[in-house]
Amino acid sequence: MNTGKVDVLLGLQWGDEGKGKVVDVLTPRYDVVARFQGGPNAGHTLEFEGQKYVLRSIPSGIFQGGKVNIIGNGVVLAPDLFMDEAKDLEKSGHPLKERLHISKKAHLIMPTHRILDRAYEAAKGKDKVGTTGKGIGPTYTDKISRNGLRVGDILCDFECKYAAHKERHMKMLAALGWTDFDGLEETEKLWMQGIAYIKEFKFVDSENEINHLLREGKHILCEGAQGTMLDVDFGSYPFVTSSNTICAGACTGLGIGPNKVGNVYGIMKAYCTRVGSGPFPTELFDETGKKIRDLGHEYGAVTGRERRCGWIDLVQLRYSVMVNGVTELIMMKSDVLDSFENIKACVAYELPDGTETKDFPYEIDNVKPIYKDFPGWKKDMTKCKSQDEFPQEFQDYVAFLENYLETRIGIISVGPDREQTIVL
Ligand code: 2SA
Ligand code: MG
Repeated sequence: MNTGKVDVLLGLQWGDEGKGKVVDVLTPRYDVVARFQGGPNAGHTLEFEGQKYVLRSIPSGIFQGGKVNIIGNGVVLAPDLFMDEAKDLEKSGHPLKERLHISKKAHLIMPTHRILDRAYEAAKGKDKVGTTGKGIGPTYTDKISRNGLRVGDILCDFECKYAAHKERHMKMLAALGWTDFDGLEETEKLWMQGIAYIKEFKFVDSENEINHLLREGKHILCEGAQGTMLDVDFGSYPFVTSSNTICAGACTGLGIGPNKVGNVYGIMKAYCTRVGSGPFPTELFDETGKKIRDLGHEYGAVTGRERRCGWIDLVQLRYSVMVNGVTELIMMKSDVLDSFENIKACVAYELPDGTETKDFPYEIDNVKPIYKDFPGWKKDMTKCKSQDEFPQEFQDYVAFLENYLETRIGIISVGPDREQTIVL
């Protein structure tokens, strides 16, 4: 942790690496936790004191008093879903109003954005992205095409602006031949209630706030959502989300200069998962894949969808380490592999022309993973309290990953609870 710099924590695979848990473990070290991209498509799961929480738009620092939590300009916010999430947290004894600040520059996800999301997916047919249906793509599209509606707009002449945006969306839907508007009126009512609710929070110019806090010597953690392979530029395009999930996204999504970035924590699972469509070189379609899904409880936190499972892909991870400038790795869910006889890690791809590469290529549809085998450790690690309790086979696996990725693994998680986290 460096004074005067922000640290960034992000996922290195296709999301669901366990960011929620790590942020929760790291937050005691920080004064401020800020979200910089994504929206209610995220599902950050935290478990402590026997309770499980899923956060979507709200930063994971919310569970600890005395922290400032910021929703940055790079985030897209659905007021109705935000209200549900916030009220649930308040009901469970976690007050938010004082602790959460929202950027005026964050864009609003309108009910018609969610319909547009469905309509675009339907139009793609079998090539659909498999989105979460939360309106993420259409909202970012409006932002980039300079048609967006922002949180700051709530403060002035809002109804009128809303109506104009809605009318434009309705024309777009008509052009797509879309006729399913079931529940729109009801959703709009809740959405407007969400707008009234959100006004009770402090709206800020988050770039000013965050830079002031930095100058005051406050320690700031930027919390990423989704994962590097879902980045709109560097991920498995077009099967990606619509924001920059990589470290640079923290600069544009909060208003921080690149020279203000300190540590970059990259989170990965000991294996790999993805939800939605798109290529996934190490995906397992057999019993082993199913076993990983069952033992790892690999189901979407937002949509409940089954996650596709496979072995860890070091070609992909090395690329992620590179584009993010990762300074320290964090490995999650190591315990899920406890009972496996053999463990594999993809160390190179065979390209369609028969050549081998360790550089992540433009197309990953037709690459064949080349694996290195590791003997399983076959020991329950969920009770391990320190590094020296790790079985030798696991220590060897970790050493191989660190060497291949040329980056230190600083934290290893051996279970969902806060307590099951070993700092090396
Ligand atoms: P979208 O909705 O436009 O962002 O979808 C585009 C692609 O991005 C993927 N995506 C995700 N992948 C993993 N986890 C995500 N969050 C939830 C979770 C997902 C869930 O934490 O489990 O509950 O299903 C997430 N959000 C977006 C998505 O699958 C598309 O491939
Ligand atoms: Mg998730």
